[in-house]
Amino acid sequence: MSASLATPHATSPTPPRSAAGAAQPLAPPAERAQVIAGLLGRPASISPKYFYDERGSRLFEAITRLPEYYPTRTEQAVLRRHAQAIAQAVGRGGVVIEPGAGSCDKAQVLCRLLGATHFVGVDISADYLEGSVARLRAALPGLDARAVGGDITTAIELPRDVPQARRLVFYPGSSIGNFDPPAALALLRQMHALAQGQGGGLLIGIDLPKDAAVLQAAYDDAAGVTAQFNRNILTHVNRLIGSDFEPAQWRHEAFFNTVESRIEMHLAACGPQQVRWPGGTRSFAADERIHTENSYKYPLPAFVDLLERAGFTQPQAWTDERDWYALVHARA
Ligand code: AVI
Repeated sequence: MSASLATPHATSPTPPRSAAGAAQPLAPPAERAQVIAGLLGRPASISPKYFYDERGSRLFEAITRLPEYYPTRTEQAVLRRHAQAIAQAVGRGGVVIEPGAGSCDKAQVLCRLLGATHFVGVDISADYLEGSVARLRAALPGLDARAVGGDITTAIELPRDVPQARRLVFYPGSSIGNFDPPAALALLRQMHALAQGQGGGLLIGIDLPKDAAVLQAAYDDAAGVTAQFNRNILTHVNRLIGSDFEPAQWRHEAFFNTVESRIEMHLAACGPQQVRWPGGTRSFAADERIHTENSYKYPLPAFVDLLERAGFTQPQAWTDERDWYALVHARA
């Protein structure tokens, strides 16, 4: 996911140094205040968007290749398995719009499958996206491919010459699960607005509920990559607000909350900690947690309900043979 959950690609420049040699906080005052408010909360929390500094984005890429982390490869399998049915439901040609497009790897597969005429990648990190879109153009020379900097959680404006008809919003990766249901609904409404026009729709990846042990392993892998990813958020926060978290003093915890149908990730203090930042401090008792992420696993009917509340119609879903993951298409 960057400043938008959907875009794990924001880079984080080296923080400037003060005369005394201490790192200056990088975040603008309003953002800094928000991060601090989260740290002072009871329980403390850090938004998962802060996972994705440069190192966090690389760690996330590594997570997608882990044997335990099934979503990425299962989504690819669903797309391969149902390619023709998906192409038929969506219709060939048209405009593919991908919020949080990042590397555009998935877009390339879909644009090729659909014979899309246009592609618009939207990402908070426009520089990173420009490079990805250039590679996409080279791979699919007939495709009119554009990069637009922006955050899908707020309204975005597409270039005026992007056709209004046949717009397909493509939101793979089950990133919708990182928003709590009201925020997910608001985001789906934004996507619905983006897909307005004749023949518009949405193709979205959803991680379905499954055996808790499978989920647990996917978010607490044996090699400890997810633990590094989780702890890295503290290093990023240190740069953003000038705090002095010691990541090694925090334990990665992940578990499935069956009531909320979500994986929760937390960092638990290995012992009593006092964290300081310019103008403030927070004490943590041993084992006290910072909540860093939720990853909702929607039963298909619950997700269809959300889609319909956002204004989408005629939902159609395709899954893998274990029913672990779904790609869902709906009309705007
Ligand atoms: C980006 N997002 C869909 C991932 C997920 O599965 O919720 C983020 C992640 N967190 C831990 N592992 C992967």
